[in-house]
Amino acid sequence: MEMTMRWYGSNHDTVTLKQLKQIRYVTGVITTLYDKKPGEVWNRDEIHALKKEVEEAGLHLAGIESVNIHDDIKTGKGNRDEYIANYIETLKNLGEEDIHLVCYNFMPVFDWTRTELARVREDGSTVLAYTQKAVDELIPEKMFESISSDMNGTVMPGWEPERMAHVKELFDMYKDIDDEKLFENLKYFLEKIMPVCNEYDIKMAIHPDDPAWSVFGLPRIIINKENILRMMKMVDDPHNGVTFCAGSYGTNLNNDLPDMIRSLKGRIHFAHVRNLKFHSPDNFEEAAHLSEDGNFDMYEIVKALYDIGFEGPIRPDHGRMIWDEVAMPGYGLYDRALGAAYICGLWEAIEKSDKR
Ligand code: DNO
Repeated sequence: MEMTMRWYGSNHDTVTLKQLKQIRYVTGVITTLYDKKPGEVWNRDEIHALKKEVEEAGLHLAGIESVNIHDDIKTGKGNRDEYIANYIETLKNLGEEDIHLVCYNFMPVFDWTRTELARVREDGSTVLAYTQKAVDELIPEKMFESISSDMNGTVMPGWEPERMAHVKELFDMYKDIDDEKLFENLKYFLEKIMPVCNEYDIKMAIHPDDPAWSVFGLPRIIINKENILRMMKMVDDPHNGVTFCAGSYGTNLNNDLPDMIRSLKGRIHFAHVRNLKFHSPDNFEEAAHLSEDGNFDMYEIVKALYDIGFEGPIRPDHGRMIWDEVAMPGYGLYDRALGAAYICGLWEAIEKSDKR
């Protein structure tokens, strides 16, 4: 595995590449052209400049999170073929810049959803949290309003104000889309892009839906073992792979995370590792990475990745906000750095006991 950190680019992130480089455990960066709208082509020179910036800081550009998918592709409407052609062009340009991993999601309207961005824990740290009750009491149009004041002046992925301004229209687009239709549209998209992924060896890594169930009545399909294996078989090409996000699949306590990892051998191209603390099955908060602080056995998760011979980039996922840091919720420097150190420690111990 390669330990990485997500970085939103110098115009958007509160964390610098220099700081990331000083986390001794981290060698790679997962980044994006954050200002690109879904459907836009990423030009080669823009990609080149981004890569150069990362490399000049002494880090490796390990992959892109995310190249977002236009809603016309997800709904199979309007200009989907044009947007797919643009996506192919972007993949080609990434491949030519020697970038071989692309994380994306196929969630309708919202990316990941949390109902609180700064729940205060006993020790005064703050964390992202979710309660189904809060979602049930809110109309979707109000979702952005209700959390935007806690974003610490940052723009959170999937929660861009200009996107949220059209949330009602977005919902209308999905009126007649159910799970089956969404699967069909995903298949159509993947079949079109696989040739370019094969040509440039680009590993596509779908991110699960978070939380792993339907919110606001929208269809959500990347939620459990059955569905993810269905997707792998539906387009049975190793370039059609997954981002194994422990914190997202783990929102559903019925998902057996180590078992899911083992069943996806060869298809996990990227891993997000974090822990959740549940107060009830639909009321949880994001914990420290340490097993003891949440409900997941992090040793078993990392061990499963080790056992399947996982070689891709891994990153600590959302961190708590600690030591008075002000940053994008979930994406501060300090607690993610602690997470990286912890995961590296687990990995080293597992590897050494295996080789002994
Ligand atoms: C949240 C992230 C997601 C993820 C996208 C992938 O912190 O894990 O926003 O990047 O769903 O496209």
